[in-house]
Amino acid sequence: MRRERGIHEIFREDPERADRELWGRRAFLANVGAMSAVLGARIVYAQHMPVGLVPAALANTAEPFHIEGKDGLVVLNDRPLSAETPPHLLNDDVTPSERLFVRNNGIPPDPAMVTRRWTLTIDGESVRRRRRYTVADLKRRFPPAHRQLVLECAGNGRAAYEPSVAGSQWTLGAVGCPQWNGVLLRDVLEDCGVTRDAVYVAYWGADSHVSGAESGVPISRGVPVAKALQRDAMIAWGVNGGPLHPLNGHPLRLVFGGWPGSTSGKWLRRISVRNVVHDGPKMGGHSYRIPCEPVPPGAAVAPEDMCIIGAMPVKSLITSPESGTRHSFGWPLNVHGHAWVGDGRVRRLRVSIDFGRTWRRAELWSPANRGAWANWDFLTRFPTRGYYEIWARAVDDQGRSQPMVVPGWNPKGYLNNACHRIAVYVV
Ligand SMILES: Nc1nc2c(c(=O)[nH]1)N[C@H]1C(S)=C(S)[C@@H](COP(=O)(O)O)O[C@H]1N2
Ligand SMILES: [Mo]
Repeated sequence: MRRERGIHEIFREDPERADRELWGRRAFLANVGAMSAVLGARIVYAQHMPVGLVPAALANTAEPFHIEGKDGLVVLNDRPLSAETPPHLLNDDVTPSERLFVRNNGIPPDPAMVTRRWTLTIDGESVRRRRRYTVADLKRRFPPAHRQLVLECAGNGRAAYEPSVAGSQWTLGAVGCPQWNGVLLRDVLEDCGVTRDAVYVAYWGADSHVSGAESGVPISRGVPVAKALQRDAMIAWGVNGGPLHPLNGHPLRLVFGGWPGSTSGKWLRRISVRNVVHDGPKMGGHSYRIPCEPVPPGAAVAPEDMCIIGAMPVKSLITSPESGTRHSFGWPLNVHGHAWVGDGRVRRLRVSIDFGRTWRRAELWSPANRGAWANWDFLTRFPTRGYYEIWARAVDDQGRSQPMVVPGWNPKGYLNNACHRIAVYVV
């Protein structure tokens, strides 16, 4: 799989190329708001700053871009902001908030908006009692829920599709599995009463369009009612016992374990229980939809032939060692990683060190709860010195396994669950 390098890396080696890349990424640094987030400080004379100028703080230092409260993420776009986590930084069994990827479709709400008066409204055609809660109300009125749930962008792995497709060029790191702290969505929905004609549970967030010209929200999606009533559907105000990071939806967000990240609405203001399949922005066209029937690579697909993505496919990561590691000959090497699947269970994780000729079973641990990833360990020895690749392949409880090569091409490059492979030099 192609590895997207951070723009700072490119800049250090080849400033001219970096310049082209910056423009190629649609004026990467044109948005001063998001750029301030990357710099970790407000740009005081922002109004005088030429569009496209690379801040000297980034150009003159070997330090990677820093996002306040995030550690080691690779920024792919800044307008809107997307940043992914390199696999070896996802080695923790429970993903720390600092290592959780960021995917924005627009501009997050002004922090001044995020006060104790923040409310969540539940409404829609299929709700019996329209209600409004503050975060304190939610904490007081409903049993607390703490669950580890996988959040993965449906576009994770998009960079590997040929022909290439537009959108953030995610490689492997648009995924994480922190513990979410909040309440079960179904407890709140029960409090309001869901009528029998309910079809979809939709979210509305407080973010705005990048352009500023368009009104309304950049994205408003959701899930079928049945998924919303599962125990892996949460309204969360925290991760791992701390607050949500401002870029991950503080003060309130939805989390649907194992479904496209785009269903997990951030900066949550309103939930609508709909009597139709929700029709908010990014529910139609090619957004978060794939051809209902497979198509040849590069095909044009009519919107009416596209189907909404549901549960995510089985997938795994090798998070230790880091790809390219040098390992001493004669010593066993412990390989560690995670495996997950949308709505089922991972049944098996197999590892190969001989390019897929033979596979051996890794030790696969039970996930913390439904919707969490399973951790796995594999102890391997190497017969001689030299270059090896370690490949990992997960199989789910329905016998579906990860493909070795990039799976079915689709117009927006979703659902690439090809096997992860790393390089190891035995020296
Ligand atoms: N309000 C709002 N919710 C949103 C988004 C957004 O842009 N605005 N992005 C969605 C997408 S596409 C993904 S993959 C996840 C990413 O969550 P994260 O940024 O916390 O990792 O949030 C989803 N929820
Ligand atoms: Mo996403």
